[in-house]
Formats: sequence, structure tokens, C-alpha cells
Amino acid sequence: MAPNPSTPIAVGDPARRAAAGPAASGSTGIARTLTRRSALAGAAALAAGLALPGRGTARTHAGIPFGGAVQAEHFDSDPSYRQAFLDHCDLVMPMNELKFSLLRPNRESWNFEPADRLVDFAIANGRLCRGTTHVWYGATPDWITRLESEREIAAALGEHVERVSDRYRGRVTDWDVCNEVIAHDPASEGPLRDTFWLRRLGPRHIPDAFALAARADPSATLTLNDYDLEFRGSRYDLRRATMLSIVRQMQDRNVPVHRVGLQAHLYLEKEIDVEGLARFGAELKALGVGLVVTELDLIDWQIEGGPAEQDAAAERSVSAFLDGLLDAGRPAAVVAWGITDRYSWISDVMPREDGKPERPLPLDRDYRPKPWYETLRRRLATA
Ligand code: 9MR
Repeated sequence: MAPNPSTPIAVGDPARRAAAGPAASGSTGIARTLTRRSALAGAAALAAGLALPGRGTARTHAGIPFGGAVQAEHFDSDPSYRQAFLDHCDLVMPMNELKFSLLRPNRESWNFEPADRLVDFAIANGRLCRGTTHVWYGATPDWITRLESEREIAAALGEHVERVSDRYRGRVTDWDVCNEVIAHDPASEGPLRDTFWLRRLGPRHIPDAFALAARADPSATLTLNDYDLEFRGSRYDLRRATMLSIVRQMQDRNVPVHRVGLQAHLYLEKEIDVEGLARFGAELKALGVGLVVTELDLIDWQIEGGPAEQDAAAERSVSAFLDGLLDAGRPAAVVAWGITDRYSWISDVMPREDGKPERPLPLDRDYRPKPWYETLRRRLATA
């Protein structure tokens, strides 16, 4: 498809919907479609503050909630790690445990236990909780890819969204319904990412998943999450334009999308497009759609020097990111993709050539706060 951002992405193409089986056509009872007006009113209410879970008392810090993504394996083995979430986070989200392939590794069995423990930890301690993710190409269970018909695949997706939303209703109040649906480079590959879901269900899998999630838990906030939405350059401009186009098309079809999630994996060698990010936030706001930062961390593999240079680059990048982010209003929360440098995907995937430790997260390996994290908390508190 041509890289023109105004090119229709055709999410939820009606002809395909009619041909595509239960979850697509609404014959499973997706009768409860929201009107555009009610979706906008809901989004405006949500912009006024995060809905709190049904029990427990969320910590009522003034300002924008700060959160961290938690991993069950470290939660069990490292008491300091567990404590760090209590010391620092208004919101705690399972990093991997709510992903499709972990919740339902095979067709016969579900594995809710690790996610339950983490969600219970958040709620019992009065923290907010958000969930990732129903549809992500990186967490598609093998058994689904072996299903033969579109109808079976759509039904399996419907069953998943319904069961998971139902189980966590009132506790996981904000879901990344779909994650990373935009092509890495929409100009040459897109605009949508070539995934199992796109190949088998077509673009309609995006609005269908949101409609299913809205029906399963009408009180949930529904987020479309993606990466590379904050830097300067034509690929990033196009990714922002593609996101806006998807949101508009979903709204035109009366499908609720309440927030856009900025993953914010910040490559420190790249320049934040402060004006571009602010404009993006303002355009979403005009559509009644808020922002939430979902996976913040700092990628310092190209930064020469040691901790002082890494932290100085981090401070510059985070400050510019916040300038753009806060310009258009208040993000619902800022969530870091972990809490301590002890545990981060970045050291596995993007290790430094000089062998020095990466410094991606708010706390260092000894749980000492970084200067950039203190800056972040100050700005969130006063925003
Ligand atoms: O950090 C996550 C890592 O622990 C998991 O093994 C991996 C696969 O589930 O996912 C990582 O998180 C990714 C997130 O879900 C989506 N955005 C990119 C993150 C880093 O790869």
C-alpha cells in the first residue's frame, strides 16, 4: 500500500467483516457498539483521571501516576525488587504474564496463576493495574496459528478476549488491546505490520478486538499501543500519521479506542521531536483520545562513556520527551518497562559494545534512583 498517511487503512472493512465469521460480523452478539459521541464522552471522563479499581485504596499522589512493569520470576526471587514497586509505583503492570501465549499456551489449558499473583499484588496494595496485551504478533500461541479457518481463528480470539477481560474486570482497568500493529517502516512495508493476525483476519482484527474488549468489560479503558512515535524523522512522522489514521477509522466505525499507548523505548542517540509529539498529542486530544506511556526505558548502547555520560544523555532525552508529552495535556500514566537495571530486555537485545552495563531503568542495580527518574517524578507530580 502506498505510504501516503491519508491512504485508507481499511480497518474493519465491512465486506471482509461480512465474510469473516462470528467475531468479525457481530453474530456472536457484538451488538453493543458505542456511538462516536458516547466514546468521546467516555474518553473525556477518563482524561480527568484514571478510574480506580473496585477495592483497595489507590495511592492518591497529586499529579500523573507513575508505574512499573513487573516480572513474576524476579518478583518471586528478589524481595528488594518486590519492595521497589511498593516504594515507587502508583501503578503495577504484569510485563509478560497477561500475554496471550502465556495465558493460554495450548488450546486445552489456561495459565492464569502468574498473572493473578501480580494483579492481586497490585490491587491488594492499592495500586492501579493495566494489562498487556490481547493481540500482539510476538505473543501469538502456536496452536492458534494451526487453526485452519478464519472463522475458528476469530472465534478463538473472541473467546480469549472475553475470558481474560471478564476475569480481570474492575482490577485491570486499562488494556493494551492491540500492540504494535503499525509496520516498522510504513513507507516500505505498511502501513500495517505483516503479522499472523493481519494475514488471516485482515485489518479488521484491530477494531474487532477493541469491540470484543468493550463488550466484555464496558468499564475498561482500551488502548492501542505502539513504539517509535516520539522521534524526529520521516519514518516517525509516518508512524504518527498512521496511528492517527487508524484511530480515525475506528471512530468512524463507532469502535471505541480511548487511548494511544506510547511505548517510549527511548534510543538516546535519536532526537525527540518535541513539536511533532506535542502535535500528535493535540490531534489525538481533539479526537477525544488520551495518551499513556506504557514501556518507558532508555537505550544507551550508542552513548560513549560511563554512567555520567549515560545519565546526562538520559536526562536530555527524558526532558525532551516530557516537553512534548505534557504539552498536549496529561497522559493517564507513565509506566517504566521494569524498575531496576538488574532486569531489562535491553541488556539481552542491545548490549553495549564496550561491555559496560546499560542504565535503562529508574533505579540502578543497587536500587538507587537515577537523576533522570527524579526529574521525571518531579515533573509528573507538578503536571
Ligand atoms: O520485555 C519483554 C520480555 O521480557 C519478553 O520476553 C518479550 C516477549 O514477550 O517481550 C518483552 O516486551 C516487549 C513488549 O511486550 C512489547 N514492546 C517491546 C518489548 C521489548 O521487546
